[in-house]
Amino acid sequence: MNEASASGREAFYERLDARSMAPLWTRLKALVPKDPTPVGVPCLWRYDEVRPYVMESAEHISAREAERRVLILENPALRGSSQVTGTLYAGLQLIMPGEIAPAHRHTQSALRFVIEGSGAYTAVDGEKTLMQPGDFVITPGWTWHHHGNDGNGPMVWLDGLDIPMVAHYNATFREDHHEEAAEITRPTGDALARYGAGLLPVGYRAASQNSPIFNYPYARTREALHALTRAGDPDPHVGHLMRYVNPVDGGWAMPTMAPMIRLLPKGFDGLPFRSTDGMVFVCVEGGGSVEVGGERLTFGPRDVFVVPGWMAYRLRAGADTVLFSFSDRVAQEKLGFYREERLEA
Ligand code: 1HN
Repeated sequence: MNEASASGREAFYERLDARSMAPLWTRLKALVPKDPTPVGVPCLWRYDEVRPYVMESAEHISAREAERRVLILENPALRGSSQVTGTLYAGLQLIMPGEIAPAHRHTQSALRFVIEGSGAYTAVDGEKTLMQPGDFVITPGWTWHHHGNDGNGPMVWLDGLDIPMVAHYNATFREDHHEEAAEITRPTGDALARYGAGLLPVGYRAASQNSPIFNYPYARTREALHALTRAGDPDPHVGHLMRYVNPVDGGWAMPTMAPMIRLLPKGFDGLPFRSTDGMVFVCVEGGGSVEVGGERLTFGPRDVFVVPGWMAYRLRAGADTVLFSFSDRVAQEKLGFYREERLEA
C-alpha cells in the first residue's frame, strides 16, 4: 500500500470516528481471540495471616453499622474492582456473639462456606439454619436474609457472590427489610428434612432455580467423599470431585455459581487440567499445593486460593485433602461456553 492510500485510510478512520463508527478489521483479532486470556492472577490468602485482620474489623465496626462486616478478597491483578475472578466476588465475613447482620435482599445470589466457629445462624426466606465449619449454605437471589450469632465465639465464613455477573447485565436491585430480623415462618431444619433425604414432597413444584436445600452440612458431605475413596481411584486430573446438586432436577444447586467439593487422597499428584471458569478454592482439611502459572502455592486448612480461567493447574495433596470450590461454570454451561482440557504431565 502506498503512502497516499495509507493516509487516505487514516483519514477515513477519522471520519468514521466522528460518526461513532469504527472499522471492525482493526479490532477483530482482539475482539475474537483464538483462546481466552486469563483474567486476574493466581493468588492465595493464608488464613493464619488474614485472621487477625478479620478479627480486628470487629474493633472498628459493628455488624449493624457495617450491614455486613466483610473483608473483600480482591484479586491482586483486579484491585479496585471487588472481583476475585473476572465474574465472581469473594469475602470473609465476621459475626460476633450477640450481633445481627440486618435483613435485606438483592438480585445477586450468595453462597457461604463456613470457615470458623459455631452458634451463628443465617435466616433465608423464613427459615434459620445453624452453621458449622464446612457447611455450604445458599442464599438465592432476591430472598430476604439476615445472620445472627447466638453462640459465644466469633464466626467466620467465606461469602461468594455473582456480583460482577449481575453488574455485567446491569440488573442489580436491592431492598432493606423494615425489621432487623425478617420473620421466621418455618422450623429450623425443615428444608433439609423435606428435600435432603432422597425424598421430595409429592406434587412439589420448584419455586426457583436454586436448590430448596439451603444448608448442605459438612458431616454428610464428608461421609460421601470418604465413601468414594473406598470404592475406586480418583480421577487423575481432578480427584474425587463432586458437585452440590439440586435434588429437584439433578442440576447444579445454584443458577449462576457452581459449588463443588473434592477429596484428594494423601499423595495425590494430579495431572494438569484447565477449564474456562475461574475458580475459588477453600481448603477444608489436609493440605497440599497447586502449581499454576509457573508458581506453586501451598495451602492448608481454611486457606483460600484462586485459579483464573483457562490457566492449567496441578493439584497435589500431602494428606487426605478436602477442597471446596466455586466458579461460574453453571452459567457458562447454560450459555454453551464452558470448555475443559485434560493435559499431559
Ligand atoms: C451480602 O448481602 C452479604 O448477606 C455478604 O451476608 C456479602 C457483598 C455485597 C453485597 C451484598 C450477606 C455481600 C452482600
